[in-house]
Amino acid sequence: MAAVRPIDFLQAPSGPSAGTDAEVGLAFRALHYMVLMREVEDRIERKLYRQGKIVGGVYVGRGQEAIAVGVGLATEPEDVLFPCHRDLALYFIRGVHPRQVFAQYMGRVGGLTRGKDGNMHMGDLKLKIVAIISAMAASVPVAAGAALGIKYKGLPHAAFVFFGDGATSRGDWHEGINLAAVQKLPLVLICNNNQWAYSTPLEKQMACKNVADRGPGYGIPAEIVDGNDVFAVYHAAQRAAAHARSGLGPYLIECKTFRMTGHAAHDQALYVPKQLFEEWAKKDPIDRLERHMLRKGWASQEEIDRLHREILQLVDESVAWAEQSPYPDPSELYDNVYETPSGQGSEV
Ligand SMILES: Cc1ncc(C[n+]2csc(CCOP(=O)(O)OP(=O)(O)O)c2C)c(N)n1
Ligand SMILES: [Mg+2]
Repeated sequence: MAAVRPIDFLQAPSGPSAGTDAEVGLAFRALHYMVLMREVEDRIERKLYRQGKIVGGVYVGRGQEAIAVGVGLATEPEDVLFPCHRDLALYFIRGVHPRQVFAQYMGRVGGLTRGKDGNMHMGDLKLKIVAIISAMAASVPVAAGAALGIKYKGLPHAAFVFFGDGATSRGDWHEGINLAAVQKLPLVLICNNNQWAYSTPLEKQMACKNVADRGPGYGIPAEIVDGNDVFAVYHAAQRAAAHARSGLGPYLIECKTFRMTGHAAHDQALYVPKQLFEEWAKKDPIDRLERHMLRKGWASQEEIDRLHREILQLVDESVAWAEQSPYPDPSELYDNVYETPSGQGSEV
């Protein structure tokens, strides 16, 4: 299956106001993946779910796209990713096609779990994406294990694990980080601090001001970035990756953002003060990037409009493909559920 690559969007404009080719190329790639994530999730949450076509729950990362995209673009293909439920763009960056995502949500064989999950608990070990672990924070010790494997083999890679602010108050989070810190494992920890854990606001689930304040307690560096600024996230992720890969141990990045939706599609978030949505709408990461690109002369409005049009077309085609994908045959029920007893564990 062909991977989605934003080749068409990599044409850097020339002229006195243009940035370096690398900067402009990064901006276009980032915009492509952020818009793709937004449009795919909008289609799932606002249309397919309401049409009754989705078989499981729907959790989206609206307003948080700069985090998965900024970090994803700073990773290398051999780095192992442990996404959480608001990081869809990581899959696209690794080459998963949007049609696989729609098929996944509709429980069809074209999805990454071949119709065994109607939700986002998907991964692909060939792409070094470990499926989302539903119990929040439980992925941190598992990612520490992957980082231990990388270190043990002497490989120059890192494991990247993503989680929300609420997850940082669970025991697994602390134990996993402590182990990684003591062992100096190549682990990059990314917190999507969207300031809510379902209906619990940040100040009711932790007494320190920042998630990053927790890093020094484990002897690891931690930094806070504007999670709605894709460049800030990208550069922080590069710093973290360089630190982890050079044997210095884990690195924590807290990305401050806001959940511009309910916890899930069934939740209207009536407990979130309306004015917070209004304030954060002004900091929308996609609008911000587009304004930046226009101001710098890196893109014209026409090019940006074209990018949106092409992505919407891709979304339409992908939904149509997924709807043609069959439901799994009942005979597949037990396939790929347990490891075949060959003694050959899956390599991550
Ligand atoms: C251990 C555990 N408790 C509860 C849940 C149900 N649940 C799923 S996501 C979520 C909120 C998590 O909040 P946060 O970590 O801040 O992530 P966010 O949803 O805000 O991105 C909850 C309570 C779960 N999956 N795992
Ligand atoms: Mg949260």
